[in-house]
Amino acid sequence: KQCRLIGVPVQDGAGRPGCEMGPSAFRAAGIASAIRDLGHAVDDLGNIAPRPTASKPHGNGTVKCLPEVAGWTSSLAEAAYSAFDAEDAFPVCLGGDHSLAAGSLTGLARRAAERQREFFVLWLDAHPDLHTLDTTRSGNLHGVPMAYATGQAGFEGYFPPAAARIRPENVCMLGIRSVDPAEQRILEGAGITVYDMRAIDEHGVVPLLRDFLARVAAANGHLHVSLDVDFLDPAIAPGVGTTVPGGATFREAHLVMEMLHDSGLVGSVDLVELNPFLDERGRTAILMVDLLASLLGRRVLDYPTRSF
Ligand code: DIR
Ligand code: MN
Ligand code: MN
Ligand code: MN
Repeated sequence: KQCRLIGVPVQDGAGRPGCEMGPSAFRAAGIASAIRDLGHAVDDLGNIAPRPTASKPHGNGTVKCLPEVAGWTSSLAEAAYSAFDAEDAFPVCLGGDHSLAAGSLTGLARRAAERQREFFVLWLDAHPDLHTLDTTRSGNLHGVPMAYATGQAGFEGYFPPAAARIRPENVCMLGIRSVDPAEQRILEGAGITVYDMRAIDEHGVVPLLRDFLARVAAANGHLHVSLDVDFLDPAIAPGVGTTVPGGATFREAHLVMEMLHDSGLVGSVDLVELNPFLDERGRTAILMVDLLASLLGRRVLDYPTRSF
């Protein structure tokens, strides 16, 4: 694969500062060499900057940093589209808070649509991030990218027109354990597949993910993985502004990544919400890099072990 690292030091979508240091922390944790050691090429495109973007002031008064996040969305949609310039190009967006998914999802989906590839998203997060500008209570725009990318109403004139739209039926959320009432209502009608932590407790990640991967494979789709640090249990991943107890364990998370690798379906990734200011000596950054390495083929044993 040709991995293209895109640094997106946005923190205006999160409730507290620190995510702007995320791309630097991923680099310090050795992300480029970890990928190279697996035999892939790495091109670090550096950090992007937000593009000044016209955005109306929003009437409800709670939405924070709307013009700034609109600017990041516009510039990342373009950068992700450009980085995904070949079938074997593998864009990796280094956040930055999760508002960046508004740009990554729509920019990458635009390229997939040009290639007539169906676009699928695996959303690994404690939260569905499905608020609209009208429903958000915190006003933090890292809570809205999935609503924007799936074409929910109310973003017109505030966010840039979406470069492409994600079909909700093509989205699978895993690890969910914090849903606001308004998000619950949107989820009920949207057609998104949602596996909360209880589903993982009862069944384990294997059958849940296997079903979704089979759907992606049947459509010969492109699979994008959006990994929010808070998918992980705070005990192993403290470096995030919105910790929620009861998250994925170390092995659950690695098993997801190993299954994704074996599927051969993943073509792009977001690593988001890493807040190095809250981290403990880089351990969350290192864990996120190790998870990406599992997704890209790192394994314990180099021979097949599936036949016992
Ligand atoms: C909450 C928390 N639903 C909000 N969201 C996120 O602020 O809208 N936390 N994304 O990470
Ligand atoms: Mn998120
Ligand atoms: Mn989250
Ligand atoms: Mn978040």
